[in-house]
Amino acid sequence: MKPRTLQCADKQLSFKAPVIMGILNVTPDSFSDGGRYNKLDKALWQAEQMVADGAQIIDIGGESTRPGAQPVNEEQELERVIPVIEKLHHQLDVIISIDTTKAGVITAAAGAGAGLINDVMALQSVGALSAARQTGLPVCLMHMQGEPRTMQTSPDYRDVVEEVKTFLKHRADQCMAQGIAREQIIIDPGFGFGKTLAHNISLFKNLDSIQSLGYPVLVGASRKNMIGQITGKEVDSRLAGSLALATLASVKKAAIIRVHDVAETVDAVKVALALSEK
Ligand code: YH5
Repeated sequence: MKPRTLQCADKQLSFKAPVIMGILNVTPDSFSDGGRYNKLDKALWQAEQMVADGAQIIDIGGESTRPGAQPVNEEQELERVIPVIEKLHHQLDVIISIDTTKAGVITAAAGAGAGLINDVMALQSVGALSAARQTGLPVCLMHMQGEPRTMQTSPDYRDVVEEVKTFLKHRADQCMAQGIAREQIIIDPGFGFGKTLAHNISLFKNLDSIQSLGYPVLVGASRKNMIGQITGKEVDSRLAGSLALATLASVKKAAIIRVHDVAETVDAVKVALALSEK
């Protein structure tokens, strides 16, 4: 079977083995080192390290979408992410993903060198789908119930797997109707986005059902509350739990695994695959 290939601007991404996406937060609280390095150098250094550790994609986000987070305006978000994308694009040979929900950020990020659009609102914001189509870049469509500020208040589904699947199929169909190629679509059940632990577990156990839609699936659960709820650990102590989840995701043939701890995940996934593939 020929591995699928996405066209990320001038770079190709193929899914022979799971692709590791390293998370680079550029929210102000993620750069609190007392000011010894400037923000851009620190972002570049972190990204270089993740690439050396085996990340094939660096996901840059300037808006926190953690439960309870407040939205930021477009101007602030552009100020945070565009200089970082430009710098990484010139200095590193890696696919840059922009984690945003805003049309203006999608367009500017593509102009600055981004190769993938990662949208936790599945391009439902005003103008986002059309902006994404105009870039020609691949898109990752994620499911979320509600909005970040309130999504964890009372997540509610009749059948979480069916509802997430129906939503993702519908959004992919709308993207294709607006001119985005089927081969340029990635889907993501959105672990932790308007979901209880039971919902997250159901989705993970039924990843094959979501994969049956025919698109590559991204799994993003690194350090999230579901790991904390299972292990009882605070966010700084969720590495082992995150690795267990990533290895299982790799055995289940997730196409992309989005993580904070790239070096550890790359090794864990290598071992899981070496010992599981027939
Ligand atoms: C995702 O799943 N998540 S931002 C709460 C945490 C830890 C991490 C401590 N963007 C996803 O990473 N994009 C985010 O608790 C994403 N899939 C895709 N495609 C939230 C995040 C996080 C939240």
